[in-house]
Amino acid sequence: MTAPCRHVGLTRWVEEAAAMCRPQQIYWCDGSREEYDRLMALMVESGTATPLAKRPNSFLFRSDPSDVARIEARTYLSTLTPEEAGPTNNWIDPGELKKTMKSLYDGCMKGRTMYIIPFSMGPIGSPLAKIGVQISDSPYVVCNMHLMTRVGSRVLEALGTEGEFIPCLHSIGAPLEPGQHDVHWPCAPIENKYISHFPQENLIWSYGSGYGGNALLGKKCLSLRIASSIARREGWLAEHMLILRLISPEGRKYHIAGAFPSACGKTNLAMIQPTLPGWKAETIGDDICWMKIRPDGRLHAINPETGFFGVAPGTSYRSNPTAAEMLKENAIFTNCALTDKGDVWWEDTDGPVPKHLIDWKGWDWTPESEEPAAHPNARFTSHISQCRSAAGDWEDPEGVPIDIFLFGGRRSTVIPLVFESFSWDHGVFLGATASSESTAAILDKVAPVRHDPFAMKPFCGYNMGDYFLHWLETGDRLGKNAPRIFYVNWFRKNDDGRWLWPGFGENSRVLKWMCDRVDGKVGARETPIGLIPEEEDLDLSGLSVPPGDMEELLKVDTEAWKAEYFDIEVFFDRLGSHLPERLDAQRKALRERLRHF
Ligand code: GTP
Ligand code: SPV
Ligand code: MN
Repeated sequence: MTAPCRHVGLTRWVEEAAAMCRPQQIYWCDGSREEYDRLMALMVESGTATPLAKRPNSFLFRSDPSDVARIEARTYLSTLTPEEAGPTNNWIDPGELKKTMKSLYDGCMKGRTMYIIPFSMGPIGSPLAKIGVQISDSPYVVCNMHLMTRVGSRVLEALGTEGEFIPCLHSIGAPLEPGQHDVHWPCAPIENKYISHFPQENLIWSYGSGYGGNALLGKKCLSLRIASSIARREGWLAEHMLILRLISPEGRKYHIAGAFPSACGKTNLAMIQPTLPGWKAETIGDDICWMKIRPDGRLHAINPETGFFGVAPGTSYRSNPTAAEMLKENAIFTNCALTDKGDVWWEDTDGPVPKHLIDWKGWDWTPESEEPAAHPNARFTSHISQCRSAAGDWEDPEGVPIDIFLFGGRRSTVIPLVFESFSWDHGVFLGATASSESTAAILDKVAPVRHDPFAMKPFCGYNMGDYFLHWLETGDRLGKNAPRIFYVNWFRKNDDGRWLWPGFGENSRVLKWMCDRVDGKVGARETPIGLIPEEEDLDLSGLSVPPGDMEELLKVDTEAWKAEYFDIEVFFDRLGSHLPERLDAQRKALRERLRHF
């Protein structure tokens, strides 16, 4: 197929990639509905996709058991020097990494189609948007990109003959020899998987995986790792955050951006249905947030994506009715279980547990089975137009002005339900010292609790210490317009493993306290770690929390915090001379406050 584009640089890059990967054919994606339907039909025919009788235009995919999540140990930030990548990233010299990967790419698309996917992160043509072109040999990737980004001919038009684009080369790494039988989810063995970023060239090379953030390169690779390094140079922020608009009964709008690590509640909070009477919420984004200081002096946020790639297990009409409703049609499901009636199923969803299922590996499953029926990182893909809580203006290229930042993680002990920072610097310290228990969103075995600063540990495209400095300096530029910063933890448990806080829609009670703080309407108690609400400052009307639970949720255990403090010290030490002095001052101030408490 001849290239429908007259962009010399793009045409040349595609020709070079084709010469290296040697696909059977090249196909330029136009982004049309017809194209989506055709590729889905092709995958149904080959047995890769299962159409769902119970959900119109929806399909189930089962990945290879070795390819179920992001793989941080195989994700590389290939800056010119290791120092630029910093101690929280994996580094390989760019020359060496390219040499290794070129030998893997050599002939890697034999027997397959090379899809050229022009896409835009952010509204096409908007000054905030970035154009990428992904080359991929996975039709599953093409269909997911259709839902998650703006794909196709309109993007090529915006690119013109010499527009700037970010090249994203992707192969599943499974060439097909003539006559060779294909498997349902081809991919390369773990030791050959590479998710590589070359920030100095704005270049992404991914090999060997077809799953999620490893393969949908507009998401974590472009919109976070590469974008954060561009954002630092250009003076803006690219963050792993949800964007939510909360509307009070009086009609006052508050815009909240929240960074929680993978599988720690962004999608759920972005789609919150407040339980407090009169409060409403609108979704703007659930995973990625690009922010710039606008002429009004405030920080404005856009969601560069167009869809959700969300965690399926735990999603139900009780926990997230908006998502449950959204997934009734036009969705892609990956690694969920299949019911006998042709529906998808996962743990902690609605209704009784079925007597029989086909599990995510394709085997028979009954309630007696020891393994979960859906993979814990099973996901749905859905376009934002399917989401009833999507804000009418979610695509506004001006973005929304942020009032409140949330940081947090999943911690069953120690960290209170909510606290506010004393200042911007202290807020940056809270973001920088955020930690979380590990989840199924990454394949790697990591420590039970790890530091995940700003929920960006896996996604920061440069030295983490310099990233902290960028946040401090952004606060200096914002001055009195800087958003207020809070830390939350929805995941506290008691000794029996029961959730102490009901979470989900009830989180609106905590958000309301924050809005009242912004408006100066409510007090807070000063503690060594920050400003905590008194129980009576939280609107708990109509909620029955067992006696003692609220006290536990709002308690600061000084002894436990001293242990937290030592972990922070060890983590900060790793950043060496890149740790900004102002954060070290925050560390010392915390130590003093804990000592005198
Ligand atoms: P990524 O897509 O990996 O970035 O994850 P995310 O941050 O969007 O997390 P998501 O909202 O998908 O939630 C992950 C898991 O946490 C799901 O199983 C949810 O049911 C659960 N969860 C979300 N919010 C809450 C909450 O308030 N309380 C409790 N107990 N669980 C929650
Ligand atoms: C995450 O892990 O934070 C995700 C899923 O949002 S993935 O797109 O696979 O990175
Ligand atoms: Mn995420």
